[in-house]
Amino acid sequence: MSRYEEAKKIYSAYGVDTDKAIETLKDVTVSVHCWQGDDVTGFDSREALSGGIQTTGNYPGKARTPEELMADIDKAFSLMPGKKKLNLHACYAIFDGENPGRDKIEPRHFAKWVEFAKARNLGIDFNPTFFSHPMVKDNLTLSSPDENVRKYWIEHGKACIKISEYFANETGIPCVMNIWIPDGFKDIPADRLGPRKRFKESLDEILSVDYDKSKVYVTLESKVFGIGLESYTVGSAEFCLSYSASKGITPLMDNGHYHPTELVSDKISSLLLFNDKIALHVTRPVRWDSDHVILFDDETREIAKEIVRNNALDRVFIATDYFDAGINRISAWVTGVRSVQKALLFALLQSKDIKKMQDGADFTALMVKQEALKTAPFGDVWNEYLERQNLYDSYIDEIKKYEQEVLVNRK
Ligand code: RNT
Ligand code: ZN
Repeated sequence: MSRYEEAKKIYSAYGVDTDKAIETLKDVTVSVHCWQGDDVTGFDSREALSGGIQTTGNYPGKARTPEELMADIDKAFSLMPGKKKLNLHACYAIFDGENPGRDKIEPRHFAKWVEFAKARNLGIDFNPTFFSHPMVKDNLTLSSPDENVRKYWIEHGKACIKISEYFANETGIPCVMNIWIPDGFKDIPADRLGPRKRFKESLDEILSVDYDKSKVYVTLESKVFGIGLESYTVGSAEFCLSYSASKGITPLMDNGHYHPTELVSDKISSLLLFNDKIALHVTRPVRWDSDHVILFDDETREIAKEIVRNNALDRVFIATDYFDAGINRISAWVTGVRSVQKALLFALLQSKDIKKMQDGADFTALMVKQEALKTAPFGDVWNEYLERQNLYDSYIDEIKKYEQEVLVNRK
């Protein structure tokens, strides 16, 4: 008997069908962020990264051009199992001539990305870029007291909705457009209401654009604090959840954006009760919103369990969001996306009876069973999932080869 057949037998004793789990996972889409490839730099302003987020490390081989980034995405995607979507930021616009400014970008500035996605049967998700730009004034964008600044970024948001619609039309796959602004203050503000009121009004203006809601899902991402913006964040959790609920858009939770003892895994069920769709940025915060590479760790598994056991695989937009410049960037991409998939597979391999144990208040049996499932032969099922897609658990040789042949030549 092969290792997989053996594992299948062991899992079936728990009432778990491993073949079904593998089949289900194959069709789950993970939206892969393009910005791991170049440390969130992009191609438009090429300003230093701002907005209270930070990429640390200086590993050689960062993509410098659209061609390099596309080649790296191809390499990374070739080592990732499952269904992928490409998640772009507005700063990755490709200009053929002059840069019109973020307030005036158009679908045509993303035509090369559409061509890339279509050739690979990928959908595209999108993000307006409200950071790393001279029009960010005093760390504020949509909440700025300066009307010109606000207007500029409102126009950017509107332009991005049009671009999102273009992506959906071209690829035939709906586009998730996520709004995250870095706006905040380093020190104790004199007015907390004003910026939030202006943010609300700016969002209202952006959303006043006519767009097809079956093609573009606008999401809003909250945050607790940023580097240099420790005392106040305009787009707090309460603001973003309330705003999303009031406007019928989709809330997005990034698991690096809460206090360290708060867990997104515990928040998912509440949001599912009140929203048709919810969105996630999966990351790994180490002591702060550090955006380390996602690993197959407890919280990633717990997030996956909440999606799977609440039958919400088709209601949760799962996207990755991290940026590590301290290791090979392609490997960072692959490890993170594989970790999300591993966590989903692990969740799909949980026994359904444990819920009954909770309802019957048999917490003793519940603990024993949950612990037993942790050491069931998960690795053999994971390897089978990979092998069915002609992939293997070890991919480091491929990464090293690409590093030697391609990345080291980028001086
Ligand atoms: C920042 C947010 C946001 C960004 C990306 C680049 O804290 O997580 O999602 O990481 O837009
Ligand atoms: Zn995020």
